[in-house]
Amino acid sequence: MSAGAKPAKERKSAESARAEKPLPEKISGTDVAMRKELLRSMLLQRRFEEKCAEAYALGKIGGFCHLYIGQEAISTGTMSMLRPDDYVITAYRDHGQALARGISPRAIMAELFGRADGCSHGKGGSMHIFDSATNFLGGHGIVGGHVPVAAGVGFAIKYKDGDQVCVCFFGEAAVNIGAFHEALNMASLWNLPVIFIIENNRYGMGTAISRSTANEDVIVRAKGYRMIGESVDGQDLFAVRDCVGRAIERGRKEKRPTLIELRTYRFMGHSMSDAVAGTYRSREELEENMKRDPILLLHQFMHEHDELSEGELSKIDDDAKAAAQDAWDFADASPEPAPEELWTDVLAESES
Ligand SMILES: Cc1ncc(C[n+]2csc(CCOP(=O)(O)OP(=O)(O)O)c2C)c(N)n1
Repeated sequence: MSAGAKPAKERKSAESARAEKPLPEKISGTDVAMRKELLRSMLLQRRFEEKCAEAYALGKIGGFCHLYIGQEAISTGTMSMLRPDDYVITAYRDHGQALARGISPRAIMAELFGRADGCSHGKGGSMHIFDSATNFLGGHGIVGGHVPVAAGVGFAIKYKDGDQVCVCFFGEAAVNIGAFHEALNMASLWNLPVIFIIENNRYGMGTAISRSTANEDVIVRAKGYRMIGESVDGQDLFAVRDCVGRAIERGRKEKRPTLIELRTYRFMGHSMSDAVAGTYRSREELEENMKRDPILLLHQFMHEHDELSEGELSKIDDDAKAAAQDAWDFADASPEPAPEELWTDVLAESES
């Protein structure tokens, strides 16, 4: 990523630059230090997943592996608005969300490598990242299958008189699944504090939304269930934070669910076994969308406001690369799960 630094004599002091270019209102409760943290979070996901692609090519990761590259403003923006006691549940494109929620890169990479130190003890793999310490309830492989589970979590929160929310991520293809409709109906009927987030990256595997969905304007699904629906640019971290922030308020205070559509784009293939471009989407389309890389957009914003020096950017990036390499080394050294572990974590342990 090029930061496009100006020559030193053209550089203005941070104060005068800010005076000439006042920050827009939509900075969404973030100060400079927090914006650096948000950039750090997105860069960690990017560098971590680049390592995943490398490990997959070397056969260190087996099974399916769906990368999140291009969608990081959604994970980082959403998680940065949540409290630690809120709940998150998601589909199979889950590595970035798990990192943004605070699960350690080591535990996630070890899970991807199928090793005993993985967060699901090496028995879940890429699609089933789970961590009870951060209320991260997976990682689910059946399209739309986890959406009713989110409604159940919302019910449990309300039943216990809590003020948490449950965020449920899924792709736009899931809005055509029956379970999605059943869950939204009940969440609205019973006023459950669930935030349903459609990550609309325009493709379900190799099928464009125009070929699968009669009404491409997916947010209208909210109306069918008397639910508030909001659709925003998922590449704009601040827009994500603002939108999710409003839904959290609604969930905590009014116990009302929200349906959010975040318009995004994935820069890699559907999974590691899929071509990046040239089959169901053109190289030109991909390149056009990569101009709106969420990391680049936040970096440009910070650069224009003199909030981040070249040195700081390199340091953040180097740290992210080092964390990804450390996760790889840790995973590689971790043992395979023992054969007897086949029988553990299958059924809940009885307390008696
Ligand atoms: C019920 C069900 N049908 C089909 C599949 C096969 N499948 C895996 S991913 C996928 C596409 C889903 O696309 P989307 O929900 O938009 O999420 P994205 O991959 O774009 O993140 C399909 C059809 C599945 N896993 N589950």
